[in-house]
Amino acid sequence: MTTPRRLLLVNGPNLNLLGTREPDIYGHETLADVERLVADRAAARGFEVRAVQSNHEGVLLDAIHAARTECAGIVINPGGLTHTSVVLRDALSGVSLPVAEVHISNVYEREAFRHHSYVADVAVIHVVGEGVPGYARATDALIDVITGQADG
Ligand code: CA2
Repeated sequence: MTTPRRLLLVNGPNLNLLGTREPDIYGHETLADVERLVADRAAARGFEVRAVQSNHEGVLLDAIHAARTECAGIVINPGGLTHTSVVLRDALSGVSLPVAEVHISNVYEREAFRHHSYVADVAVIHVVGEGVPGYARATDALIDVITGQADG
């Protein structure tokens, strides 16, 4: 089977609020800006993007499961589920696709409960605290892994 030239972009709970509140932490860009940025960066490398954002964990799990056969990798900002969700971690681990974990803010400089990620050790790429542009860097790095262009 050939690898699909498609990525899944997942944004977790509350990320639909991007650009509407807390600009000091998350900036002024909206979720639509994030999805466009990732789609454009992926398109420049010949990949399309399926984007999902949900405030419901099961919706995210279903999208991740569908990606198993339909996508080549996953870019994910799990939002607060990063710090709480074993089931999200199990879903990512279960589909055996390369995963890029993105956080807009620097979680390591925030409250202690944000310092642990259940997703971190199932992800091959980690981009933390680079704002929305971090999604573009994560997308490029993930495509490097998929196409065998990663360092090391
Ligand atoms: O820095 C990130 O990207 C986070 O994943 C964002 C999560 C937070 O729980 C993580 O610790 C770090 C929160 C997403 C909520 O996003 C909002 C955006 C604008 C206004 C309110 C919430």
